[in-house]
Amino acid sequence: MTEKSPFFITTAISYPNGAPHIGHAYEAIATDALARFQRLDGREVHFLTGTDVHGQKMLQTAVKEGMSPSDLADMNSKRFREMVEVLGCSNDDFIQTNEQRHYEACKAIWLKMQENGDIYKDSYAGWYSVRDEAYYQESETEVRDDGVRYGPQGTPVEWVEEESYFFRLSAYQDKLMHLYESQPDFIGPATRRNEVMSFVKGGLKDLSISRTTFDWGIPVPSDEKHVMYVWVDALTNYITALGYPDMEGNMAKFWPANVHIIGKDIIRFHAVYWPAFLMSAGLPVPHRVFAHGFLFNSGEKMSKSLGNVIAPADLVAHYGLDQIRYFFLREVSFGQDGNYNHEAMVNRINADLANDLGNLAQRSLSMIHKNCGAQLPEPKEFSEEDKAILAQADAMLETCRAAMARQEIHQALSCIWSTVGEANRYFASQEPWALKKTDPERMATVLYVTAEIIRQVGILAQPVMPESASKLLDLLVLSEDERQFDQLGAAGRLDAGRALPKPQGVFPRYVEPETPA
Ligand code: ME8
Repeated sequence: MTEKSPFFITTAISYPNGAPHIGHAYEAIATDALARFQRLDGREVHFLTGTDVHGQKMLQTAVKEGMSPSDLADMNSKRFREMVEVLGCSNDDFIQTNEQRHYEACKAIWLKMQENGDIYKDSYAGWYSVRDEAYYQESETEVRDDGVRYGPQGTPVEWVEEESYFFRLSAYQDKLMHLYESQPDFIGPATRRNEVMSFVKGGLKDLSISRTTFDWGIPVPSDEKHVMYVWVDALTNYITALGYPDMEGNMAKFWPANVHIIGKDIIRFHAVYWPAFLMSAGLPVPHRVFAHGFLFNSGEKMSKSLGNVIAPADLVAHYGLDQIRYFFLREVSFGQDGNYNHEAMVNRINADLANDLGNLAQRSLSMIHKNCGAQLPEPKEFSEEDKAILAQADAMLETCRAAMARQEIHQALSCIWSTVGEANRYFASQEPWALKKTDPERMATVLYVTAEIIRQVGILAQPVMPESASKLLDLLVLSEDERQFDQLGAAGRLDAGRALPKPQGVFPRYVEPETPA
């Protein structure tokens, strides 16, 4: 097999104008699972996340809080760094856009776009949403009953009129359409691709890319009265982190990115502006931009005013880290909006984890420990049932690979858990506890086959539940090398005679905390 190519994956960088919320956590968890999957599949992975500290939204919050924007950025970026740690993320870097390395990269990309004739000075007059940090055409806005004008994402817009540098986005319409057509996987899922294509088909206006009414941003080279529009700076983070403008090293190894994982509200920036900036600067465009949906608490959008913003760390403390990682990635189809509530979480934790996988492992491995001298038994000839369940387990890797390549994390989990379901039916129908007296050799074979299914499920569960999967694989005494995906299928079949420890429960049931009387 040929050497596997390096893999670069990113989250959006979050505005640290407040504490991280569950939407941020969701994106981090999903991206982490995708990154871990590729690592276990033998690729060299670079996983980037961080914070986006500039712009008017940050500045307004800082003023309201009576802080300097840089103090606000530092204070809240720290909370985002803590969040990714609490969530068990395996990011290789965390960028904060007021770092020196980022100033260099932004200046360099600006100069490249300028050299290419794509930047000119004029004045801007139009609508701006500070909440979205986005310019909108008047036709995209509407005045509602409250007399306020709103943009397409439902945030208020204000009239902005000032001297500004422009990016010749209008010159990129055909090139962008060509990109979407020649690289059909550039935008996922398909609904977002259609949305972006019809936006671009509708005609692109040149984009205002600098501001003069405040100075919290990256200065425009040789015109320091202007700071760069926050999205020029924010998008550039993806190459800053690879060492741009140095084109050697990580730029050479990891650019273009394999996939940018973002939320659906920021698809236009990533699938229209970003490739246009890159083309202008003479850089290759990413392979793919994938937009996930929004999370809603029992159907309601999260917002501070609704009081339903749950801190990710509180969810982890209450339900367990791997439990919430599994829940969000299994319950919500990645790419679509999703709901979460207590009942749904308890149901997944108890049904899928504690009962289906946890009990199967505990029951089968306890039987091996007790009845087979704490050693993995030697299987005899496989029956049709044994062969069928082994074949199903052996086929999981290919299905999961295909699903994860399209960011369909829920499909990968659904494939793994359908094998878990089948293994439970197999175990129940084979009744190894009854075979103990009647046919101990057959019992040994059934237990061997069940342990082998648990091995493969455990290996494939690692990206989503790193800690619990690791505990599960500890029960089978697998070495680090034996936990890699090249060991899946027949390649890493368990060897009989392996000494196994007394199994400990890996997936505790969720029990309602007692309410004080
Ligand atoms: O947009 N459910 O930052 P941000 C799911 N700085 N995802 C959600 C969500 C929710 N309820 N709310 C937000 C920004 N997100 C820019 C990005 S990238 C160069 C710059 C997602 O803090 C959102 O879609 O508003 C985005 O992908 C990420 O969280 C950060 O959002």
